[in-house]
Amino acid sequence: MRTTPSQDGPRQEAGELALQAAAVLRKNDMGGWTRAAPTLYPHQWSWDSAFIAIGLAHVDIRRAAAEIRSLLNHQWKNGKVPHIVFNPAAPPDSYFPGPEHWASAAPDAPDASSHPAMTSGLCQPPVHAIAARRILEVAESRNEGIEDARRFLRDVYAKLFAWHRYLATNRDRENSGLVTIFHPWESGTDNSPRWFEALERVEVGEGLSYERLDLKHVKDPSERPVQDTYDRFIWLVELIKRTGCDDSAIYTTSPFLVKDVLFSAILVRANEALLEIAEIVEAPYGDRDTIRAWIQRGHGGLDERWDPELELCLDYDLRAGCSLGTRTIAGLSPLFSGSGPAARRKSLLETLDSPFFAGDPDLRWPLPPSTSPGEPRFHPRSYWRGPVWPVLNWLLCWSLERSGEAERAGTLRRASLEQLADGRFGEYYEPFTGEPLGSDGQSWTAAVALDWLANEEAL
Ligand code: 2M8
Repeated sequence: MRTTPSQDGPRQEAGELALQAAAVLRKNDMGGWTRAAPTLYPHQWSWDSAFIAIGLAHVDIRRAAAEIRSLLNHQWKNGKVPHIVFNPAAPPDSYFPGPEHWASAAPDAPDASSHPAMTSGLCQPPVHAIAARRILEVAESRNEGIEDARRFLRDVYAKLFAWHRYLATNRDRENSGLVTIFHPWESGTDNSPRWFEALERVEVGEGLSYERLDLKHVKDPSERPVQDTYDRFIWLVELIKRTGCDDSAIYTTSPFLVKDVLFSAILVRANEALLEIAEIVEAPYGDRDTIRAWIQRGHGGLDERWDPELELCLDYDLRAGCSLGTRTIAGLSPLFSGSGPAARRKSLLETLDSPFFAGDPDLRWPLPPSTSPGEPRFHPRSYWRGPVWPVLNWLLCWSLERSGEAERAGTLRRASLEQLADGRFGEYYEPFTGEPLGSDGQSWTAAVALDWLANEEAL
């Protein structure tokens, strides 16, 4: 990170904020990988790691690469990148469901015989190729570590390709271009009202007994999922474990099977990044054709999910055979993926700026809440039910830039940096008061701040 001249107030503050963000990543650095948060999340989370690598690139290219390499070391034989890699040194009751809970559930895991388990059996949105590509971009812009970044891309390309192939096949048996998730945790937007109706249809069976640990780490329990939702989360884990995490068996038996539009939109962008990587590493032409086909299919699938009444893109419940019509940030997925006709994207930008999202006049900053304040299940403090998530805004900014909306992206970035200016790097933010909620010192929040700050300096 470049230092800023002391006579220049705002730049000085930006330099200070970058130092604070880098300090958060240092504090959460466990030696080659980064825990998601100091106490609430003591392990390595999949999509958190990708964002973390983007931030780390501004500090140390090799360390950024190591973040992704260490996650990919735990990739499953079928290509799946697990949603959590457990930290063997984390205290036994620091996180539930932890490694003991997942033990013996994963014959496909690279370390299947390990007790306790090294990974969870779920996955999360595939930001990794985006992060890998960004590492080289940052190296080039800083003129530092370019050869390290290129070597890293050569080393991880095949793993990233296998990961995307897993999503395009095991998670899309319908060839729809849309990814099927087996658990709300796979969406990353776990507690979102997007999943409410589909979860309602999940009947919790007998004998569920467990102790929640998440509530010990937050001041206010209303910031976390309600008990009824949590029971369903744990019950679904139980059902997935009973199949041995076998995707075909889950497809046949699970009561929760949903086409997730935001996950799918991220995959479209990740495939674009993977295609760029394939060109850089001179991957076989056949691979590149395959990736192009995935991109096309992804756009097509998202187009199909357009709902002309709500004017949003909607998730689809495969079990119930219906759309899930809640107004959340996922509805803006075509803005994340760059899909659909220009007129539709224009109307989505208007929706983004409308009182349904970032244009609500009571918001502390003009940033989109995770769930629209107009939704009956909106909750400004409960995670994914309303608070603002800086990482989603990072993805949105980055995607808007790629779609030629640089000015719109700049506005979002500056408002986001104001949100993060107090240096607490909250997990999420109350949309009306701006209060940081969940965990302080959340790694991915610090990471996206670093990337945004570098972008501001470059202007
Ligand atoms: C939250 O999810 C975990 C389960 O994966 C939890 O609530 O215990 C989500 O915000 C998820 O998107 C994120 O990756 C994880 C760690 O930051 O926390």
